[in-house]
This record gives sequence, structure tokens and C-alpha cells, in this order.
Amino acid sequence: DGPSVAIVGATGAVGQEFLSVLSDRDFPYRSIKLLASRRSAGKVQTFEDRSYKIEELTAESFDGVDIALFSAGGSISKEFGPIAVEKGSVVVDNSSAFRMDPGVPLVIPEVNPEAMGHIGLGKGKGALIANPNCSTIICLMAATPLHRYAKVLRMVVSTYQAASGAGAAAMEELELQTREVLDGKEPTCKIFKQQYAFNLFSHNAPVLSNGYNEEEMKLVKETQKIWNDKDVKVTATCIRVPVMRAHAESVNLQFEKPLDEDTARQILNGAAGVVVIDDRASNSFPTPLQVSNKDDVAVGRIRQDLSQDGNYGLDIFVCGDQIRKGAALNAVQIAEKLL
Ligand code: A2P
Ligand code: 11C
Repeated sequence: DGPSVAIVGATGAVGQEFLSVLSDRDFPYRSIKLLASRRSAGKVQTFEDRSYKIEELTAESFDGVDIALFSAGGSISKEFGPIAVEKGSVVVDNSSAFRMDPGVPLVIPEVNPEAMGHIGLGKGKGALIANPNCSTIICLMAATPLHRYAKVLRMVVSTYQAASGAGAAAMEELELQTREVLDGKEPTCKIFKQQYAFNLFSHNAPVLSNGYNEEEMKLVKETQKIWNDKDVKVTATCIRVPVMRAHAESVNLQFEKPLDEDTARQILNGAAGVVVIDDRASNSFPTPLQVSNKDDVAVGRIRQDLSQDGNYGLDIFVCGDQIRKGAALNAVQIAEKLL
């Protein structure tokens, strides 16, 4: 028993992770449908000992679907999300298409589950729920428990983002380029138009007229929406680094109330979905590799910000698996709340 589930973008990096997460968490489903582009239609995918044919995404794909997990890019979400809702599906959308729509909840289950309101299954009504951007999810998993205690007034984020955020093809390109460079060959630059292996560069999202790129503005706007706080000041610099699948973020926080580092460590130790890795003696702090394929976000380098008077500032360093908590896991956790 359970809901019928459709995965839109099933062949992609996040689509494949939806399947792993559903299986790992024993998500109860009655049936599952794997949807992708015409290019993939007919390919066979094994999932939980059964073979499934990938189907081409069409308007008819959503007949009888209770939950649709979308991760095929914003334009596919814009086109097919409303069709799925019309057919009565609850859509959990991993793209940026609907995140800032005031009528669409933007949800991290550990942070703002209440934003889902009364959306549920079996009500004869479809709905849209947006999954935040990966950098926002990973940042807010660590910042929110501190925000609840001392209220963040200003947050400065610098990201070190993995290839996976740009999809399966970018991950393949990083691997290929690494081999090519080591072999003394010219690296193939299709996804990013510049050398990625043994390099880093400003995030590939379009740069806006204010000088920020879209990825940076997502951190600003999504934080304000998720915290339901239009006044919180956020600024960000987003960088792509040659790491496969986990993002790292340096986060500087300024609080309304004092918060010392020992209390912050205690709060983070008790936070759901967060592990603290913060051993100064052995220089052991979070790394992207440690959190790869893991559910929890890791936090370390927890220290008082010397540049702020009193205990009104903290610096932390956060790492989280971009495909898992940054995308698929968060979406499946939302789906679990619908059950
Ligand atoms: P396909 O493999 O058939 O191209 P990623 O984020 O890893 O790049 O994955 C993108 C996902 O979105 C893939 O599953 C891809 O399917 C899917 N996709 C891309 N374009 C379309 C489309 N026009 N219709 C349906 N799915 C699409
Ligand atoms: C990245 N966060 O790591 C981006 C990609 O709004 O869902 C995903 C963009 C989004 O590159």
C-alpha cells in the first residue's frame, strides 16, 4: 500500500538519488513511475529487485499519481508542475521555478515544517511544495538552531560548491578533465566553458545587474522566506570547487542576543540532522568527503568572531552532501510528512 509516486528526471543525479533515498528509508509506495526525456524512454532501471522502463514525460504521466518528485530543471517544472497539480498530485519540486511564489511553501523539514500547512494526500487536491536550493538547505541546517536561540541579524556566507550541483554531466566532466590534465591533454570544457579540474571559479549561475549571481541571491531570498524574516541581512559569495558531490560553506553570523561558542556547540550537538566535527587538537573539522553519501550535515570550526564585540558573533564551517540533504533527502523527508 502507500501512495503512487512519480520521479521526474529519474535518470539525473538527483533523480537517481531519489531512488536510493526512498529505498534506504523504506518509503512506503504502491507504485513508482520513472520519467525522463524522450532520449531515455525505454531504458531499463532496476529498483528494489524490480525492472522499470523509463517513460517519456508527458501531460498524461500524472494520471493517478499521488506524489511527484521533480528534478529535471526549472523549465520542466514550470511546464509540467501545474499539470501534475491539476491532476491531483502533490509535487515536491527541486527546481527554483516556484520557490519564491508566495503561495508555495519552501520547506526544510527540520527548520520550517509548519510552512506545509494542511497540504496532504487523499484530499482530492494537488499542491506544490518547493525544495530549497542545496546551498540554502545546508547553510540553514546549521544556522537555524543558533538562530532560534539568539536570532541572526546578519549572515555572511562563502560557498565551496561541488560538481553535482550542476548535474550528472558536470560530475562526469570533472572526472574526465582530471584524467585529461594528468595525462597532459587539453581538458574538455563543455559544461563550464573553463577548466574545472585543479581550479575553482565563481559559480556558473547568471550574474545579475547588482553584481550577485543567481546562486548567491537564492541564499539571500530563500533564507528570508524560510525564516519568515524579511529583515535578516544575508550576503553570499558562491564558488564552484573541484569536489564531486558535497558543498562546503563558511558562515559568519551576527546575533541579536549573546551566544558563546560552548553553548553554540551544545545546541548544534542536539540539532536533528546535524553532526559536530570540531576537534581543534587534531585539526579535525568537516570535509566534503566525510559527508558524501551521508544524510547529516557536519558543522565545525565553531568559534567566536573576534571582529565583533561581546558574544554577538560566531564563525562556523558547514559541509553537506549536495545530492542527498541538499536535494533528494530533503524532498523525500517532505514527502514523508505528507503520508
Ligand atoms: P534525460 O536523462 O532523459 O536527459 P541532471 O540534473 O543530472 O542533469 O539530470 C536532469 C534530468 O532531467 C535527467 O533525468 C533528464 O533526463 C531530465 N530531463 C531533461 N530534459 C528533459 C525533458 N525535456 N523532459 C523530461 N526530462 C528531462
Ligand atoms: C549548484 N545549487 O550547486 C546549484 C544548482 O536552484 O536548484 C541547483 C540550482 C537550484 O550549482
